Amino acid sequence: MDSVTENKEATKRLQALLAAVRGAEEILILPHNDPDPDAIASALAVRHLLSETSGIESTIIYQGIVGRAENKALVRYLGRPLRQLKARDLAQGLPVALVDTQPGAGNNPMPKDQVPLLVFDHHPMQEATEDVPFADVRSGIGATSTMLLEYLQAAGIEPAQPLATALFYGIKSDTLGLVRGAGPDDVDAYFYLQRLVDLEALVEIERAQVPTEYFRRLHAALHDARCYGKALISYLGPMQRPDLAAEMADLLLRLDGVLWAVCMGAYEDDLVLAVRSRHTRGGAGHLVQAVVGDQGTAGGHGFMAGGHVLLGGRDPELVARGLEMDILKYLRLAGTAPGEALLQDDCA
Ligand SMILES: [Mn+2]
Repeated sequence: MDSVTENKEATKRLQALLAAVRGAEEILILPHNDPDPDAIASALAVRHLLSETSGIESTIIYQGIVGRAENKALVRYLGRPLRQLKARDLAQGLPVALVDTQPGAGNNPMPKDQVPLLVFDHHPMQEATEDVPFADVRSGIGATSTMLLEYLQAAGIEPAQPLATALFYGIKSDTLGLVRGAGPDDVDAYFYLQRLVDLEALVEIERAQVPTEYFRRLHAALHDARCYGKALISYLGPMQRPDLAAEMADLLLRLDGVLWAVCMGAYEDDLVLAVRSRHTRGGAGHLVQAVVGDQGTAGGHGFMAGGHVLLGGRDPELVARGLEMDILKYLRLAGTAPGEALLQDDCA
């Protein structure tokens, strides 16, 4: 598509958005649970866009925690623009914008009987999104931040340094520096933002120091990791924050020859699963949905996905071992080769 046609489409989308929010005075912006940099940056961009174009005030609220040291550093740098959801927030009946997630995705606090007014997302389309007055879902895009930058540009707004830095980091982290699921739109957005970025702040964010718990879970993840051919599976034990499983899965996927990394850990009454895939066809989202089934919630893209299984008081390790068998069956690796401990044999 040439840039003139692209600009026309962006303008059309912006006009449709402005029509959808006409008359609204206040909007709640909800990124997905345990928001990542792409969700945080996109939420901030929606807030800025609505305020600049329509004078609408909005509040960014999230469920879960901002866990990763890098994400905490980003939120600190941005002056803490978001707060945790309180029970009464969604009971007020204010219009809601879902960002980097959709109704029915299972990773946001939107009640099933409420329809958001706006949705911006790059995950696969959910059925419930069809009822949303304004929904922009483009699963071919690497980051929601890329989509939001396009709205800002269509509205003639150049993001100030903190927002530009957040959007840049959102694209960079969601696409692993433009190598995972990134398309030409992400590349354009990345290089547009690059000249606006606060480089010193970005270095501080990306090299944020981590607490002892990080190394303890890393030790547990390495100690438990078992290789089954092209799959690596590990149970981390109890975690102080739910996104440690994802952090460890990212790391384990780097092992030579591995196409699948699955990390599981217990957090409160949930068993948290993180799945990473290097398979050319992705498949992480399908895998986690297939093994979690109706035992909890699951979602994600082809290359990264996650889920929660409700423990209901069960022993998390036993549940994790059961899921491990289901994962191996799903990947047709059950019974092919016994798992080899990562730290004892040269697996893969
Ligand atoms: Mn995203």
